[in-house]
Amino acid sequence: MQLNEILSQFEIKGNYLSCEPYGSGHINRTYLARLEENGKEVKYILQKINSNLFKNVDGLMNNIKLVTEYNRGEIIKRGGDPNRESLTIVNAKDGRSYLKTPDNEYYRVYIFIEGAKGYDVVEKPEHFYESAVAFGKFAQLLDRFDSSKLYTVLPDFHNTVKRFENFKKAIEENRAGRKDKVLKEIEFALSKENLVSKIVDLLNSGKMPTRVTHNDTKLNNVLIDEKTDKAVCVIDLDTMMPGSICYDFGDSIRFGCNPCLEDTPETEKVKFSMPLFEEYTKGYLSVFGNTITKIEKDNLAMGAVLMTYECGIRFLSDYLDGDVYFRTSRENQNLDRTRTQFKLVSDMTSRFDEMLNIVEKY
Ligand code: ADP
Ligand code: GN1
Ligand code: MG
Repeated sequence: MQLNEILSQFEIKGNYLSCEPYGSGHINRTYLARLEENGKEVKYILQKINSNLFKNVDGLMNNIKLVTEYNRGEIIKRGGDPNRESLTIVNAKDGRSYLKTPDNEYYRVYIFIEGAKGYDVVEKPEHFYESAVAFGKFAQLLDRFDSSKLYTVLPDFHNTVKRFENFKKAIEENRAGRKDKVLKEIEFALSKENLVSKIVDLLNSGKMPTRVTHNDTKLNNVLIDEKTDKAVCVIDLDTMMPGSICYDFGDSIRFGCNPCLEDTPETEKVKFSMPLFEEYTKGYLSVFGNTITKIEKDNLAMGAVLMTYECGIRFLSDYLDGDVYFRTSRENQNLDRTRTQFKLVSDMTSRFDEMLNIVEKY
């Protein structure tokens, strides 16, 4: 089906103008759709949901529907603009929150949030601070929400122990025949095995609380107001699931505390930024006050190391598998992504005490 035909199946008025690929997500396919309504241009986000990964689209979309409706209610109560501060699902004409095409493809539409942008690197430290506050508040929103209503979309998503097992399997299978090109990276990853169970064990033993979290807290999943530089909306709600705030905190650090793009081929320029770590920590902890437990606080820095390491072994596994999970647009992209993560892990582990001290300070 053509994109304009797909759009016509949703509750959208206006004449179709265009629909172009948009954003830099690795999982779904995102398009910016423009329509003309009463002489004015109206925009929507159209997404083809990755149904290879998300097997139960109905469960996934129900999660997003429940949380966004709850969020919108809270935004209205405090006098905010729900169409801007929350994702808003546009239903399909059959009343469902998504469309299933005759070829078994799945699409959804959101209202386009105007005047805001997602950043792939930190351009201003205050954006990073703002994203910390936004993700912190989003975690608190999920804490207030009755999480028993949510379906677990991708079990073991941040189970680093399982991710490590899958990584070892990818080495063994060597499906794309690329193993010999990455022996150094494999050696680095294997040398960190002692880290992998640090948070999983705490969660399993109940020492660390399991909370429903966002689980994909990179900077480009918060839209920042282009005029005021304030965070507007947390987006990309596909992975809301039971987890730990150490994962959410850690994934933001992984992505943001790096002056380069995640997939830079110039690994030598990748360097962990302690000032940005401090900026994010200050913002994140300002939201939680005394609602964060000691064990969570003590493990925020470990969360950063682990999320970066985990993402590194996921990229490397995908490289070994032949680039089948994360979208790539060039050869070696997953390898460059891997190298970025491992350089950050190595910087973080050698400056771990400084990270702990910063967390302690706030
Ligand atoms: P993925 O899961 O592939 O990362 P996202 O949901 O994060 O997909 O969307 C990809 C990009 O599209 C985002 O980084 C953001 O720039 C943009 N985007 C997504 N939803 C909206 C929206 N409602 N309004 C404006 N931009 C959006
Ligand atoms: C993917 O969808 P996107 O691009 O926001 C991935 C995350 C990774 C991230 C690495 C569902 O996020 O887990 O951390 O790439 N999402 C999924 O950039 O696997
Ligand atoms: Mg995204």
